[in-house]
Amino acid sequence: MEKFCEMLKTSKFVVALTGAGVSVPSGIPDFRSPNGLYAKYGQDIFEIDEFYKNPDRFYNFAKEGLIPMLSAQPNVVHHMLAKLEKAGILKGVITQNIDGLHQKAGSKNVAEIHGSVRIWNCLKCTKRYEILDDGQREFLLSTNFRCSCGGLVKPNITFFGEMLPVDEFAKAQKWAESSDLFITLGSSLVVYPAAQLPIYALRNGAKLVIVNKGETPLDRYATFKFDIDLTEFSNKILETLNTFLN
Ligand code: CNA
Repeated sequence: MEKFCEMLKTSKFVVALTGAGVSVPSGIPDFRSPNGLYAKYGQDIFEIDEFYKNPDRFYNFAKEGLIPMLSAQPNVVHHMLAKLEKAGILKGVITQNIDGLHQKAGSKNVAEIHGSVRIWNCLKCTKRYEILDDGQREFLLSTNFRCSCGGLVKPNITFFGEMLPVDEFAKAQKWAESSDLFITLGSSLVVYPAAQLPIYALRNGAKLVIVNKGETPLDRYATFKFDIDLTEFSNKILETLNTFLN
């Protein structure tokens, strides 16, 4: 941990890639753990073909699995990353998460490569709904996610089988390629093209550090692998860098 903190202080361009595990301590389940969303709703809940075939199945999931994300609060992992950015140590956070918790914690440079659950669009008339707005959220819940024109409304998140938001991914790729230290936190690193980002970083000579409970396919390329709880990890970072961060 001390060596890693030294590395943080001496690196010139540090970038973090976060996954669902980072939001588990905020009460949002991940996909692949035994208590994750897949175990409860099935592997295909985020498949785009399945959404078009059976939108109400997705909407039933959304009421229980997506809408509550909006009231979740950032945890020590989000706060630790925001503090590193404020101290000038971290250039930016690339996130696969759709819950907006990095921004809530105060992170400014965030690339949301899988979109955000805050915005929903009508697939017929393209009307935009801000779901954090109480009136708009209540309207969509009352119509079971049908627009005022009758069209289906879809969250602005990337389903499996869809293109990623081009601008956000281009920004993330640029950060990865510019980094000299690339840290992944709470991601199983099996979802592509997100899992390609650490590889771009490695190819450009960056060091890779992985923080995740459980194995990832990139563990053997990592300078350090911390197989520990992210809350414990973040508390240790804050403790070790205490004077540096305040
Ligand atoms: P994943 O495949 O579910 O992997 C999460 C990883 O985090 C697993 O390997 C867990 O073991 C690990 N983990 C969970 N809790 C902790 C903890 N407390 N400490 C350390 N490690 C932990 O998730 P990925 O992000 O890799 O998969 C990518 C998908 C998941 C993306 O498309 C996300 O959009 C999607 N997702 C996002 C959210 C969210 O926005 N919060 C929630 C669920 C899924």
